[in-house]
Amino acid sequence: MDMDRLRPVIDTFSFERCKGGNQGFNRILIQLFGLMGHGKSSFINTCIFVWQDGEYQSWAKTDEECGGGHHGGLTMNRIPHKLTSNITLVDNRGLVTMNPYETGEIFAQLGNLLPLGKQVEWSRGFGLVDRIVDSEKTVKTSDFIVPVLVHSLKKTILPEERADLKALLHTAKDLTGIFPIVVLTHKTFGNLVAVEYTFKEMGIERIFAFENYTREDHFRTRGRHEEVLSFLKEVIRDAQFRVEHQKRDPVKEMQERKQFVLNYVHERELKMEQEHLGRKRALEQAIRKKKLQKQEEELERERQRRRQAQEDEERRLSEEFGKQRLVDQARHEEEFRAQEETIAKKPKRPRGIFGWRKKK
Ligand SMILES: Nc1nc2c(ncn2[C@@H]2O[C@H](COP(=O)(O)OP(=O)(O)O)[C@@H](O)[C@H]2O)c(=O)[nH]1
Ligand SMILES: [Mg+2]
Repeated sequence: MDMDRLRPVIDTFSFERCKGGNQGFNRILIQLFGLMGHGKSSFINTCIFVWQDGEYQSWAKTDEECGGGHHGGLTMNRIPHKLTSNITLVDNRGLVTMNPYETGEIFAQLGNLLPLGKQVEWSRGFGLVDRIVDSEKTVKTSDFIVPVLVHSLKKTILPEERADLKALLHTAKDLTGIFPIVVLTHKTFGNLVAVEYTFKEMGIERIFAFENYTREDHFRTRGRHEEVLSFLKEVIRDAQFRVEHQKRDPVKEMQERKQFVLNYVHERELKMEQEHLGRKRALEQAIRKKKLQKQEEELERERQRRRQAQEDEERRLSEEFGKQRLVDQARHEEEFRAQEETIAKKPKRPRGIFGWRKKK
């Protein structure tokens, strides 16, 4: 479909026009999520630039504009950007890692359980639960959530990251009832086919690839404009399908999402506690093992020390014995020599007829 036909579809979209009525929904909330620096803010700017078709502006602040650099995007607030009267894009805080604290927060954002336009923090313990409860009065049940994962082709998905990413996508689906759409940014920088295949393997059906319009490069092209409008049309058609072919109850769905995230936090804390206990036990065991090893080494050293002392004593005795033997031998020889000399000095008797000389 070309631009001229896409625009009216997007512009005139309203849940009121769905077969069977709005079922309690009044706007689509396109919830962008993903790791920091992958182009969420830039994608919002791209959508607004294409939709308004005026001067390029940075409606959603990107990394550089936030003074960032190291990890990328510094979007701290869940900032809503109204595209049409019935479609809003939300720039959620990007994940730095996929640890359970950050993903817990992302699910609360995706579930629309935290207020829009407020500072986002990563809460440890049950802090997130308190914030969800505090937000109950401000969040709207009438928002139809469409989760959109933004992933940059510049960043390689490491094999060890795949399981976490898949789990994130599937939990987002369980939470919102919609399989997330994947938006690939930096389209011309990476291996599009391989990355598309990776996401398809994870169960993702709808993948769009874009070269975002940025402050540096916002030279309008029909291709880019049409891709963005096609994406928006797809989001609308999906929302329409879900509202027209399913009995919906937005208040109940919000309650279920809340329950889902509270369970997630509870299980996370339980798991963390178990892991903590496991680590503590392993540490104690390692300390005990080390102590035993040290004792064993100490005993071995003592055994060696005694063995050495015994050998030294035996050597000393043997040397002493040897010396004594030499002394005794020398003395004996001395005595023998003295006897010999004494005998030799005795005067000899004259010999008679019978061998003896007569005494005078
Ligand atoms: N060339 C190009 N740069 C992009 C694209 N998407 C984002 N960027 C740049 O990548 C950086 C991070 O993007 P940003 O939107 O702040 O990421 P976020 O943290 O996910 O919001 C910024 O410098 C953007 O200008 C893209 O598709 N192509
Ligand atoms: Mg950002």
